[in-house]
Amino acid sequence: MSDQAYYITTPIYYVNDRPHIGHAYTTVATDVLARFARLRGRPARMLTGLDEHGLKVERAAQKKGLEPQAFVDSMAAPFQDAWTHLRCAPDDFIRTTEARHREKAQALWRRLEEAGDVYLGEYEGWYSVSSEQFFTEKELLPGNLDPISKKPVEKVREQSYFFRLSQYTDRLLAWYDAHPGFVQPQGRFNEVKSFVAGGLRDLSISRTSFRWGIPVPSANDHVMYVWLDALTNYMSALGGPTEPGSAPLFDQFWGENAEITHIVGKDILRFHAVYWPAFLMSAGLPLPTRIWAHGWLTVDGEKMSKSLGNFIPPEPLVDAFGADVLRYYLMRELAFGQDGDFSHDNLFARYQGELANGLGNLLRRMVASIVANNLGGTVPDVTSLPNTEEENVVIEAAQAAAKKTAERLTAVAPQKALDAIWEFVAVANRYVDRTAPWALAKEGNTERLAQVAYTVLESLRWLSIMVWPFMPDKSDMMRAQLGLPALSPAAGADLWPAEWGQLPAGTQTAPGDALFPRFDKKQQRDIRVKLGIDGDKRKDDRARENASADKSAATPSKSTAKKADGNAIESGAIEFEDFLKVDLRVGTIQSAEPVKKSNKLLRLLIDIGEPEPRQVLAGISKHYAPEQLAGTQVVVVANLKPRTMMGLTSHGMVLAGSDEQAFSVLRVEKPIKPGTRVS
Ligand code: ME8
Repeated sequence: MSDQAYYITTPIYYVNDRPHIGHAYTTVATDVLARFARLRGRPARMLTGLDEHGLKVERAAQKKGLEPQAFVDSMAAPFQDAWTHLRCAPDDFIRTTEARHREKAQALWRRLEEAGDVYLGEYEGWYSVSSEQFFTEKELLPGNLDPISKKPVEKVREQSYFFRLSQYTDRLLAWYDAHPGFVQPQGRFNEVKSFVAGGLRDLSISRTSFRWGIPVPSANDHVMYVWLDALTNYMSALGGPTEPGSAPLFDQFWGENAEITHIVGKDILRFHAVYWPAFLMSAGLPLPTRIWAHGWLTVDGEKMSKSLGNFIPPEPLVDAFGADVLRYYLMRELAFGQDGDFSHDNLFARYQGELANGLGNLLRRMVASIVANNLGGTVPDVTSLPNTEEENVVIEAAQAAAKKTAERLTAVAPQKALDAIWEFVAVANRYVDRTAPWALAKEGNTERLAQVAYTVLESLRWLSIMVWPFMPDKSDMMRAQLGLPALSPAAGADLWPAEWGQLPAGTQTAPGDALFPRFDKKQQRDIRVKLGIDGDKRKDDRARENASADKSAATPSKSTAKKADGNAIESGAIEFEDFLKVDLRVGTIQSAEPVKKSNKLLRLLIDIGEPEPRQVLAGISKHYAPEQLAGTQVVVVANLKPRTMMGLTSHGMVLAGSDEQAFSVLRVEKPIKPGTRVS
């Protein structure tokens, strides 16, 4: 456990518009990382807030017919409420129109002046209001468009103060060399380095043609450039810049010994990785430890914008799914640092597959069923029972998951952390399938049943801790059902799971509501209607919805089969990386048998190069006799979330196709090593 102070920030968002899921993505990621640090017992502080000055905001106020201050005041609550609804728990919320900020932005200005880095000149060039940024003629897109926002730029000619950024080229490059992890991901760091190595021009840091900003201390007819004003928020919220000893928060969280992480979108990396460090060097202040630029979220493959009608605010999604589900989805869908797509279909599919069928099912079948019905609802005492190889697999998987999750969150890889947690969920579910506690109960094998129950309950305890940074409410719910108190992190106490067997025997469990209640088709449709994603606008939605609900099934559903008909092939090309997300493997079917009481399902054990064959359920018994399949090679979707049917869990899907005449499982033409990737 580290006692190093941990300070993590989001960008402060412009208040020209209401928050959407892009802002939510950044804020949730930051909150997850802050919660993880708190869980580890670190003194941690998270900051978010609002960027309320500048031309963009001033014009948005004018459009609404409001004075800028009245307008920004009206916009603060929607942001604060959005973060509260999303269970983000910042320690502070800064607004740049607050006096505490204004004073400190002016203090920073004075420091730059004292360092001799500010001079008066005249700026002539192009300004983009949408990015609040100057551009050279060369940088513009044809038609005088801002290369970032693609919006028109304006010609500006006015008196302006300049910051001697050109003097910092070498110092910045030296800093980058000495701090190889300063900007993440590495590819973006390389872009920053080559931008700086190309030589920097002095930066215009004041404006005289409008008034909505912080006055320059020595020249009240100038207002500070909105980015210089805005970047200072990271310090002003701590009471700095100031002399050591006068602001305890600043000393603690902006001292040389603090770990300072700015989480930003890739769109604003240059401001954070070039201008901000140069200002800090000039002011003689410590630099942040790292700047993490995450990727861009599109919606159904398109850029989010009001004109396209795909601007998604977080609240309706929170109302429909709950905060934790949206938090989980956002963190699971995008590899941090890479672009990714938001789609309602994927949200439904992940909800049903990974949450309801994965984690929710594990909790439900153990607490509400096995333990409640056979063990009087009490955690059994298994201290005298030696673990078998089956328990050892689970314990090792728990330890590996806790280790990997911690490492990945420390390395700011929330998606990979969730991968590690869900690998463990799959191991635990598989353990339940293999050990079949229902059968043990029937046989009256109470010792073995107790051992299986304890192993799963303890797994759930570990999971309740690992999911806490992502899903704090669901963690509380899980713990309440396990008979445990909610986690309450405190500096100095590392709560991360470390030792197996800490769930006390005799604890009274308390089965409750399903962690993730399954939605039937009608409920899904109702949610879609509520979210405004049904109807003429997206006619093919219903087909997709059916497909998504069935995605985790082991066979092509009727709807997916239909999709292959005629011209119903999905329009819209996917990226190669998207295709690579589907892990297709060659598998050798070792055995096939009908599933009892099912007239559709076959239970297949398939070798895909793993230590143990996979159990896959396929709805093909009408088309194939078991003996036609055993020994043959097929293609398996290996990274599909597990799905439970008829009390058995399917860990993959066998590719097959059908038309009106025939149903055909795809076979491998020549024998090939099981586990070989298909692409
Ligand atoms: O740039 N995908 O504010 P802003 C992912 N005020 N993240 C997104 C996103 C999307 N589609 N859309 C927005 C500003 N974001 C300045 C910042 S900081 C000193 C000043 C997130 O309201 C992402 O973090 O335009 C991006 O960097 C930020 O919102 C931009 O917010």
